[in-house]
Order: sequence, then C-alpha cells, then structure tokens
Amino acid sequence: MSKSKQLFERAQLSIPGGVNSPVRAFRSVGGTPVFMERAKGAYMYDADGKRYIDYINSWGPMILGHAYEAVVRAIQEKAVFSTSFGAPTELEIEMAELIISMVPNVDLVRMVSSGTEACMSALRLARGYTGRNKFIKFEGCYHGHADAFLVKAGSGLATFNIQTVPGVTAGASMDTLTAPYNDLEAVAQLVKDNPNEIAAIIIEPVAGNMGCIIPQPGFMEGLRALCDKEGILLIFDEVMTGFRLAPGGAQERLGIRADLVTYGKVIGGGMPVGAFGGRKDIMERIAPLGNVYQAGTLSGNPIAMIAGYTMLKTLKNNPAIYTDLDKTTEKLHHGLDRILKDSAHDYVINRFGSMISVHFSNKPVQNFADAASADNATFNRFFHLMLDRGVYLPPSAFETWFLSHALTDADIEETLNAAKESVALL
Ligand code: KE4
Repeated sequence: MSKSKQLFERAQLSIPGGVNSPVRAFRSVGGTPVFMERAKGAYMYDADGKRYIDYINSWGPMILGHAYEAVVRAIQEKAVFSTSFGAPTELEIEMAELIISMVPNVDLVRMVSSGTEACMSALRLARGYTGRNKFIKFEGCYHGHADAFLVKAGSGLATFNIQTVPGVTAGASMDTLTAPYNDLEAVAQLVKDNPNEIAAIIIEPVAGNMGCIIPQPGFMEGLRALCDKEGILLIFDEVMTGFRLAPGGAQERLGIRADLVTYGKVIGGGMPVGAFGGRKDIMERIAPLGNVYQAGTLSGNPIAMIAGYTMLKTLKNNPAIYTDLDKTTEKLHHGLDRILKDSAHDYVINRFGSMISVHFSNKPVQNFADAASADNATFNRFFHLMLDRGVYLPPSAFETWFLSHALTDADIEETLNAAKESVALL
C-alpha cells in the first residue's frame, strides 16, 4: 500500500474527509489524494518519493516555483524576531506601499489572512458605503466560503455539485443575485428588477473556478458602464489573477478599473495573506477610520508580510517573468492542441496568461453551464492518466491550471509526452 494511502486512512480519523480543504480530496476524480512531502521549483515529491510536475502550485501562490530561495531566506531571517506582534510594523507600510505601486486604482489597502476574508470584507464595505444590501455574483465564480457567496458558486461546490449549503440561512443568501458569466443582458435585467438596491457586482475578471473562463469582448466594459450609471460598486476578485496575469493583475491586462479589488494567493508568497483595496473615499469607511468593522489577529503579521513582500518585489523588478510565463503557457496550449486535434475527442482549451484549462466539450466554454455540460468523466480519466505519468493537474474540471516560472521547456515536453500517452488511452 502506498504511503499516501496509509496517510489518507489515518488522516480521515482526525480530519473531516482527511483534508483541510475539500478540493484536495480527489472526491470528483476518485482515488486517493497524493500526500506531498516536499517541493522545489516546478516539482513536488509525494510521501513515496515520486516526483510530479506541478500545475496547481498551491492553487496559484507558487508563481515563482516552490521553495523560492529569496522567499525562504526572508522567512527564516524574520522568524527569529517573533512570528507575530499584534501591533503595527514598518513592514506592513512597505507592503501596502508596494501593492499600491503595482496595481491601478488602489489608494488604500487592508491586509487580511485569506481570499475569503478579503472578499467577505469587500462586500461588507460595498454594502456599508452604498447603503444597499443586494449584490450580483456570477454562476461558477467562487469568492471564498463566506455565506453570501455560497450561491451557485464554483470550485469545490461545482466539483461536488453542492447546490445549497446547509447552514447558509435564507437570510444570509437572500440578497445574493446571480447571472451567467459573459451575459451582460442578464445583469442589466437584474439591475432593472432591483432599482437602487444593488451595492456591488463582484466578478473574477478572468474566472478560474469553473475551469479558466475568459471574459468575452465588451462584457467587462459593459459591467463597468452599468456600475457607473447605477451607482453600483464593481469589485474585481483578483485572488487568482492578482499579480499572476501582470504586476497590475487583470485590471492592467483588461484595462478596466474596478472600485474595489481583492487579493490572495500570490500576494502572500505561499503564506496566509489576503487583501482588499480601492478608492480612498470607499476604503476610508473601514474601521477604525469609518464604521464598517473588519479585523484580524494575524492580519499583516511579519512572516506573511515578508514572504509576500519578497515575492511581489521579485515580480515587480523582473517583469520578464510575465512574458516568460505567457510563452510557457502558450507552448503548453499549442502542444495540447496538436495532441487533442489528432484524437477522437471533442475539446476546448481556454487560456489567459498563465491560466489554462482543458474541457472535453464540443462547444465553446464561456460560462458555468458550458463547463458543467462538458464530458467531465473523460477529464477525470485524463487527470489520473496524467497523474500516473508524474503530472499533477487540479483534480477537477472546474479548476484552472496554474503555471510557475520554474517550468522549463523540458518540463513542458515531458508534460506533452505524458498527455500524448494519456489521450491515446482515454
Ligand atoms: P481562500 O480563502 O481559499 O484563500 O480564497 C478564496 C478564493 C477567493 N476568490 C477566488 C477567485 C478564489 O479562487 C479563491 C480560492 N480558490 C480555490 C481554488 N479554486 C482555493 C483552493 C481551496 O479551496 O482549497
């Protein structure tokens, strides 16, 4: 029996489902989750010592590859001066100033400890600022597990087909309105049906929780115009796209300015960090300046800050990382395209920057319904065939693949060889 199998059996005796986050449990793809022991660069090594080329990268954070020297060293050096003060530090100012220097339209930023906290806080702020209760999210988008967002959400809820979440009360979700991604008309109708009641529209500007779903031309611009016209705040959930698509994230790549932006993943360099920020007049409503309360014991703690600061500084000082990442992802895309084109399978590959996903679908995948109607059983088989060949993909068709700057041409070649063998066996 593999060490992962043994560990998974033992884990289930003390942790619900044996994992600390549902998407890790391989529930939709089947089989035993691989227990990892260490990682370096583009590779992870499981408890049996088997090597995998990593296309999850901790669901986004490890954009520079695992155990990036400068980040590890910075954490080691900082840890000896205490891991948390619960008091303000200069490093938090430096982190905030660095973020503001990299992203458009953020005058003030507040650090938190996860993407969930960032999105939850941004929604509360939008409601407090506008005095309105309702908000619009999109089917298949995932903004963390705060109650109001667990309506037609993506990521693990789509993977496990969880339509309603026990414990989320009608009161908590009654103000959540939903529309299909890329459907501007549906959004306009919701706005028309709820005059002066909608505080915010929150969106993943490039979606990654139903596979990678790309905004169609005019969609984001339409949302921006609608928000301007109706006094609604546009919130970009850049937990995945922030600092991954460009130093300025999706706002930079798409050329659209959101009113509030949330961050996570890359911003912490692998440590628990989230953040939300935006226009001064909005952010000034956050306590202690304003009365929209938000707080956190470990918000801005020195270890998380130095990890995130070191990663963001590296990204800011080496913009070629982004062009490299785009090129590597393009190589992967074109290689997979060549392999799948020669196969009997219908497929669609969606790619934006270093986010990519493969859908076994005979039509474009532009929203959640398209992603859900793809042949995801074939994806699940593809996942295991690739895993057997040492390629670690997200264990769900409702996730995007994340590439790291540590991937070499040889790694891409090895991945494509594994894909060639896997597709032939589908
Ligand atoms: P966290 O609370 O997991 O740090 O962030 C929540 C979140 C918010 N917004 C977006 C766009 C996100 O993708 C996420 C988290 N993403 C999932 C992967 N699809 C995290 C993996 C997990 O749940 O274990």
